[in-house]
Amino acid sequence: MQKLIIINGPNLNLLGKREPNIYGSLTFTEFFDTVKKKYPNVDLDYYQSNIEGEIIDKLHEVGFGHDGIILNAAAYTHTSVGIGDAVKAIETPVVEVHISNTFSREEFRHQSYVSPNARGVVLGFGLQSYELAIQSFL
Ligand code: CA2
Repeated sequence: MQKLIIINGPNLNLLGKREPNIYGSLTFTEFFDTVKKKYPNVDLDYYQSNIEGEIIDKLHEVGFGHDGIILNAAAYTHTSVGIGDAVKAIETPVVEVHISNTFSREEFRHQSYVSPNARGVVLGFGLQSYELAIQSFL
């Protein structure tokens, strides 16, 4: 059984509760429950943190044992050399995900410290971006 984990960065705990025009009206937990049921043959974990160092610690923890990491580092995508370095340092492949199309938004969202060391990037498909990333590992 494939062991995958979704790691979400800052403010993604507010999904479904704020800015539904950009990020949709489903909470991540609701979405995650649906996806888990849809892929019973995938051992799927979920972790969210608003703290950069905690995300780096989680990447270290899962980055040598899991089969795949689906990472939405949220705003840290555009700022964090530390998360970028962690993605480079670990063995488990990382697929970078974004709910919104970051390239159709402000210029500062066009930069990613994750992309250079990601296996691939899925963005702009709403929460379905996560599902497409899961499928890329199957
Ligand atoms: O589109 C994405 O998935 C982003 O990673 C989301 C980040 C943003 O900074 C990136 O540029 C693109 C922001 C996540 C904030 O999530 C919220 C959810 C609900 C309400 C408010 C914020």
